[in-house]
Amino acid sequence: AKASNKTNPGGANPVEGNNSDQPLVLVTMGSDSDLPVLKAGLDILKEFKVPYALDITSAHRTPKYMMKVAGEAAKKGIKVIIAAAGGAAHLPGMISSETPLPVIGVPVKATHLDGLDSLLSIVQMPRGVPTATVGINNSTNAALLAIRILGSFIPQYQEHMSRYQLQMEEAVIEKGGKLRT
Ligand code: RP5
Repeated sequence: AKASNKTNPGGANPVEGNNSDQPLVLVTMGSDSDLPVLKAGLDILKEFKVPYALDITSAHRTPKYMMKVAGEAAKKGIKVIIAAAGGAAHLPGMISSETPLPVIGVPVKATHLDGLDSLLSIVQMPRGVPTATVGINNSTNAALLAIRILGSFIPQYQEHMSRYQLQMEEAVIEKGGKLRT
């Protein structure tokens, strides 16, 4: 269903949306300094034509706004949330505590601890509040996982994912072939 960008669950502070469709994925981050890390994932969402919304929701600087966005996301039609944060990276887990949607955390390398701090902050959630965690700075995998989740009930995304996997396989076989000859 078509809807305007006013449906952006980011509300007051959207950074960018990729088109005017109802967003299915909310990509949010603790700071605009995380945006460069998210670029690869956003490119994947664009490649798969997934409508998404972008926002900044800091667990520490804007906790009330973060909880509002998390609490409203499902009602606004969002199906998956990707949340990126660095350092004491509480954003994905806190969002997960306030929504029934699947949340994928992207640990951002943002401090002298090289992202290990972010990774451990995100991955060690208490029982009952699951938060999927990808590798440090790996927004590509966060986007691909979000698309796989969408693909479980939207056939076009599952079909596109199968093509993507096939292309990846062919590319590796081809590279190996060049080494073998
Ligand atoms: C976290 O602190 C953000 O997610 C970011 O990775 C890190 C640094 O933020 P800035 O000080 O650059 O705004 O909250």
